[in-house]
Amino acid sequence: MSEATPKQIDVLVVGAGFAGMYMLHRLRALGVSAQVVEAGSDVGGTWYWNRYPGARCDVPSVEYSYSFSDELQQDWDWSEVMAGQPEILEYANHVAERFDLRRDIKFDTRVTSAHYSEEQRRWTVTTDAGDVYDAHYCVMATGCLSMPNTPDIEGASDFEGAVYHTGQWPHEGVDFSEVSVGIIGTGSSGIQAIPVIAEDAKHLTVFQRTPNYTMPAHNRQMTDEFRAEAKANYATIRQQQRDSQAGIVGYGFGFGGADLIMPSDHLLETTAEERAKAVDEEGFGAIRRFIDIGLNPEANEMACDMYRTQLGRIVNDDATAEGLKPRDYPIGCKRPVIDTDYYETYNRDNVTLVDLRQGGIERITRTGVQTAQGHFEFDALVYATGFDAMTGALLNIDIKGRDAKPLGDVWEAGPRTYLGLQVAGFPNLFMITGPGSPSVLSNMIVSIEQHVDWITDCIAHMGDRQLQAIEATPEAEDAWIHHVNDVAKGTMFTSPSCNSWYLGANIPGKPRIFMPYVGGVGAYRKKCDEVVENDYEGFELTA
Ligand code: NA7
Repeated sequence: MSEATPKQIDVLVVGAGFAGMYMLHRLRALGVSAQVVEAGSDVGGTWYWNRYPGARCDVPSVEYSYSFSDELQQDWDWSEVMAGQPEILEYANHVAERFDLRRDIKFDTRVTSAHYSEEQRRWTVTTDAGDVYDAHYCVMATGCLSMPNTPDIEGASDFEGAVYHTGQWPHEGVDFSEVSVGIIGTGSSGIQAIPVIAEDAKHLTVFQRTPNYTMPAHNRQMTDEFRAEAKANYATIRQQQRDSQAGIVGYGFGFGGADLIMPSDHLLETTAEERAKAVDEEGFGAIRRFIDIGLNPEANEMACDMYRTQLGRIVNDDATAEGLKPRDYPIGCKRPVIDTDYYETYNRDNVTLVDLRQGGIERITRTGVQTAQGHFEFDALVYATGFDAMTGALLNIDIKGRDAKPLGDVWEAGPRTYLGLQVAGFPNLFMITGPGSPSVLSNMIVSIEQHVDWITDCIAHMGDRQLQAIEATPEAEDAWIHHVNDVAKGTMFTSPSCNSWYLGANIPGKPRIFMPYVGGVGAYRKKCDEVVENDYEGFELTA
């Protein structure tokens, strides 16, 4: 494999999702040579792989879209407030064609290793197709949720029916009519897929380990008037997004401005009657108004109570409603989920909930799942069991920095980065939306564009000054990690009762570290800009 003659390149980019595509576009404009390597057969990343029924973005499409080209945002028409997977993939394809990206992307090829040479100050990157690249810079656009997690359940290989993972769905789709289906997992993917599969399948059995808090999405068709208004306001919307906490200002929902979704009331100041009235009048929406839910555990528990009350009103069967009620962990600790008719689905005759808190999965059998509550049979099994988030895709590549030190060793106790952009000991290697940056706590496209712009400017700066290597200093990295931990402390995200993939808690043996940066995309962008203004403070630049 390493017999191949290395291809000399300025920048090697791993991944052709929204990050890799925009990275390529910017690098070309900079006039450097760039090659993208992508495991899938086409562009789109997350939206290429996650084709399960009901897959949909939970950020409004007006905001979950590239801002770098005004012509693009003026030309593209979204059909729904929150577009479904097929439409987002169509958008990715449109971008690839419009900017002629595919000619520099090698598809169906997985990067297997990336090794740094201190002497050359370059990276040698190899792929499973036998290619070898000799690159000055290596950019990991590998995605935060791209390594599917299939739990190691005893007997899994005994199952005789068809098996699917939401994150690796067959491109031709699956016909579940006349099929009884079992699904494991009730995160975003499960909650989006369950209502749609239930409509199709003969019977659906849902295996739920932890019930989630999920809010109605209120998705709808976008009107011509709203589309025109959004397009006319794009300059303002984009600026507000960049300055905001999460890269979302709510404009895309049709609210017309940031302030309308900002909670301001205090739940601790309400009476029981007022809370009951709020649920009567606003349903789940009542919870959105209160700011102290995210700050105070007592207020949070009050909100959870309101939530359970509303849930109990939707689900007809009392035992099923009880089974669906989240307890023992705060609202807002896991990734917020929004849904369309999720709880209503449990009122269907062909849907059964198995609340694994009443007795867990013992093993998978030839015909179904054996739990401590009994055996459940079905024809097809769907894993909606998520991803090895944030670090999984990076650690899946054999990355070795200075002195052949493996990234896996450096990150043994959890990911260490400076700004989520670089790792000390790994010069000229950049991550897009790496751990320690807002990433998954934000609208990914806003964070992707910010990182791509920062990296492009950095590479331009290096070229202008004829510098060879850039590397985060260990001191800057330590200080940043300290800050990332500091701002996460005391939030619901790091509550001891919280077991989220933000903390790596979904992967057995993964260190429990809160990985994304809670400080907000606005403040984070300012910090990154200041670093540049202060001559790349915290980085060592070598001639
Ligand atoms: P998530 O949010 O990680 O959800 C995975 C689900 O699978 C969750 O309910 C897990 O329960 C469940 N799970 C995982 N392993 C098991 C085993 N062994 N037994 C039973 N249940 C299990 O992944 P998603 O794909 O839904 O969403 C990921 C993100 O993609 C989402 O947040 C959006 O950002 C897009 P648990 O809660 O761990 O008890």
